[in-house]
Amino acid sequence: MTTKSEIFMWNRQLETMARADLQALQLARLKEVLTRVYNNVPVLKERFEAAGIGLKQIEKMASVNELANLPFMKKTDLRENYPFGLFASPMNQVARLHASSGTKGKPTVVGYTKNDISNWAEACARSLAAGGVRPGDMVHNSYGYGLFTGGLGMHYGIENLGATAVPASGGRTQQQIMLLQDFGSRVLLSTPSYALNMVYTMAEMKIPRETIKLEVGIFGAEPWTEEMRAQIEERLKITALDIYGLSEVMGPGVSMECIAAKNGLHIWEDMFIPEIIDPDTGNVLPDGEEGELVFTTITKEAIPVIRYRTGDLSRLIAEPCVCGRTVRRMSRIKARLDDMLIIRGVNLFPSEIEKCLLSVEHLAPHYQLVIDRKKALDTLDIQVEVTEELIQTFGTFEDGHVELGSLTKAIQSLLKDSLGLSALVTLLKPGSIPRSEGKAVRVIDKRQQDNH
Ligand code: DLL
Repeated sequence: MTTKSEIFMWNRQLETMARADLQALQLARLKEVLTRVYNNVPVLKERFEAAGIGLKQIEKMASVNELANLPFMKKTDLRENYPFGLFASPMNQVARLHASSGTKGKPTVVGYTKNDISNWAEACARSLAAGGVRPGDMVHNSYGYGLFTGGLGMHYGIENLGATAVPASGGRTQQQIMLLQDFGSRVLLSTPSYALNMVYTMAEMKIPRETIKLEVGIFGAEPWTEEMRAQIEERLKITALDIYGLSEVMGPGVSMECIAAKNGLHIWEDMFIPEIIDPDTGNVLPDGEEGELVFTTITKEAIPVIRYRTGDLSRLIAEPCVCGRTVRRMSRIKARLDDMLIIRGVNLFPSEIEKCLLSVEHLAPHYQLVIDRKKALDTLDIQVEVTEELIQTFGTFEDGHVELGSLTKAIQSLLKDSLGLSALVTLLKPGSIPRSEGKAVRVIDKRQQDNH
């Protein structure tokens, strides 16, 4: 058994602070960041004033809970103030820019001062350490390098920790597998869907698992379920851990699961103050209740965000963790609020469908949800691949095959029983669904495409 004293932490002092000390630090940093924003970002100053908050009120704040008096920020604020309207540092202090592409319109642009980059490298080093990564480890980083925060964010964390970075980025999967074999990387960083792409490619290349030395995978940047974790762990024979973050708040490394508990992601609360709110009323909910995650950054200089609504559903966990860290945890993201599907009156998230599919034997973890509208009725076609083993057992894969027909029916009645959902289910041969090189496209909404 591991004891607390044996658990490696990157910054034990800040990760295990007494609650009262942490809150005092948060309050001091919060006042600093609010003052910075008030003095440097006219759009936000105006909003603070409309809420009755001026420099005097900021100075007088006696508790971090008073954050609840401040207005929220949203993704649209970044779009409307594109590209640099929310920056709180002069551009000659901005060392780097990143952007998240989004599906429509202008991207959201974020900036970092040198201090921001060093704090980010700290958050990512803490996250890697929590995931069991040690100085000297070889870390294969398949998060995309470029405007996306995943690649470069984690890269600086790896170097800061004293591990070796393999900056593979996304794509060229066969070559990545060769590098995994030749360099002997112990740790893989990628989206969960890209990890499955690698598994699939290894099988295609007939590469035995024993030729790679991976032990740990640190996966994030897209929604995934416990069922998906089980699939990845079984197929890749590694421990799979969850890392969370978003560009507007910093990038990867806002929170991370520890390898000791694998239960909830530790939030680096000396940098980010989390809140959970009711998405409809905006009211703050107590720890333990599910709602929308909101973050305030208290160390960021170039583009601090105050009460930023992430659109992600989670809950906060205040109970102490077996690893000894005292910062609060957040539960695995259940879904993005934007991703909610409404299919003929039934509201549900793609993750709920994923859970169902992955509980069925013979189905592979590669699926897509195709939504359309026929005669004013929404239709959902769940397209999912069967496993190679199933095809070998049947010796064929043909429409109308009796066994496939009964598998389809079994999936349909499972969806009906557990989600109340009537959907078309299409079974596909292995390799039919396009493989992800970054964030997987799970939903294809043809209704929206038609409107364009
Ligand atoms: O995806 C940052 C990141 C890179 C996180 C690498 C983890 C690893 P964005 O592109 O701005 O930033 O997308 C942020 O992705 O609001 C969530 O909806 C989703 N997301 C990120 N991590 C997770 C996760 C990066 N572990 C958006 N589980 C967020 C579920 C996640 N969703």
